[in-house]
Amino acid sequence: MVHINVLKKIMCVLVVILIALTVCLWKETRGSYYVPFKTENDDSQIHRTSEKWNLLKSQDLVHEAAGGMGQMPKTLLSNENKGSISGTVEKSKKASDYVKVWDKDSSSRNLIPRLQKVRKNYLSMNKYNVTYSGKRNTAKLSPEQLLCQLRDRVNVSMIHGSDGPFNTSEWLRYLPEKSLNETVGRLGRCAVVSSAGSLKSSHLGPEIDSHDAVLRFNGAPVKGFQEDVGQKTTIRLVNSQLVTVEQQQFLRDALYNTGILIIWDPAPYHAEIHEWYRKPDYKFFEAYKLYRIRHPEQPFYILNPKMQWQLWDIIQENSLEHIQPNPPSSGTLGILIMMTLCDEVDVYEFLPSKRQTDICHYYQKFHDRACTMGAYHPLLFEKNLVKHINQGTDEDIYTHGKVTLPGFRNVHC
Ligand code: NCC
Repeated sequence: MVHINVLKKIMCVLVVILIALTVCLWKETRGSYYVPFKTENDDSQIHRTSEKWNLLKSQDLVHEAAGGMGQMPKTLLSNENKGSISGTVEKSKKASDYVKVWDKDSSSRNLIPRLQKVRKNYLSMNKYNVTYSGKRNTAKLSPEQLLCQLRDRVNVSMIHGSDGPFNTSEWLRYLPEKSLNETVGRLGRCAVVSSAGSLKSSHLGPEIDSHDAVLRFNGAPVKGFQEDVGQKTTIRLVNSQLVTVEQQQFLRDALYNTGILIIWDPAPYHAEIHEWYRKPDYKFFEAYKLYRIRHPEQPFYILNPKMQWQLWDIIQENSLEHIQPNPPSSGTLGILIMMTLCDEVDVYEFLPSKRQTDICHYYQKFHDRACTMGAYHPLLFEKNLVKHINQGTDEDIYTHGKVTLPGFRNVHC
């Protein structure tokens, strides 16, 4: 009897040790994503975790060199602290600010070899005859200075009747009478929804729909995906390739019949509107006219192509490397459009959240890391810039893939 009691006690002690070990192991595993928050007298804690981070970095590089297609390389992530911490309650509130999210200084060196090669090829191809000779990150701008540059140097405008070749009676019939500003009115909180695969299972739909206006891209659907991406579409920004590729069914698919449409097309770096009009990258003008005939009531604008290179110059100026000499992606163009129209802009899954994935779009099964990191578009550098001007928290990026930017009306220079 005595023996059985001793055995029971030993068993209990063993179970307690086992539970303690499991908890320790669980905490260790979480450590690869979360960095414990810093307390006022605990600098050493952060120091220890960043050493561990460096270790992770080298492991990831090996993984990338092997051409793995798993998660986004952690070398492009950073753990940043937003604001100072004081008081115990605030300390615990801020704990989640130390999560790892997109690093604003991400370098092309950390891309998988295939994407490094693609970037180099685009640099030597220089299809749009970019002759940038300006500075490159010589004086790093503060987020406030960068916002002022974007506000003052990027002229977000739509083609209108007075723009050279469009000054004909025929074109005046096709172009919308009202300006985009008049059509949308003054907007408060706006959402920009990237098409990234990481929107899958995000349940962000209701939050996205709570905005006054929502901008989506290309053929990104809402039907069947409302739970994750919402159902409101105020503006849809499409590229000229989509409109000219027959499979996309631009003229037939009801997806495009909701909200305001804006189309953009890559132009040569120095081209005046006349030159671009004669030789657009994709011959979309006919499809535009046909669409206008079929849907005369739906506002449909053509983005002035000057804007893409004004924005590109700023991205290049604020990057340490030569960026792809191709226009920024629809994503960044859309963000800038909304910053001119709205008081505040929330951008979803442009900077990847904890749901980061190589699945290209939330509405397709196909995998390609280029969709998130860029190949043709200088997407990596676009994301660096957006991270730099983010006014939201790292926790919002990590959990919601959400970046918050001020509308230009609220940027005071
Ligand atoms: O893929 P796409 O973009 O339509 O996505 C819209 C914007 O969302 C952001 N994005 C997307 C996927 C992802 N994993 N991460 C992201 O951050 C990007 O900012 C992107 O701009 C485009 O920019 O217009 C693009 O269009 C597609 C394609 O033309 C259209 O989807 C129409 O079929 C391009 N893909 C190809 O040409 C194969 C893509 O490179 C850029």
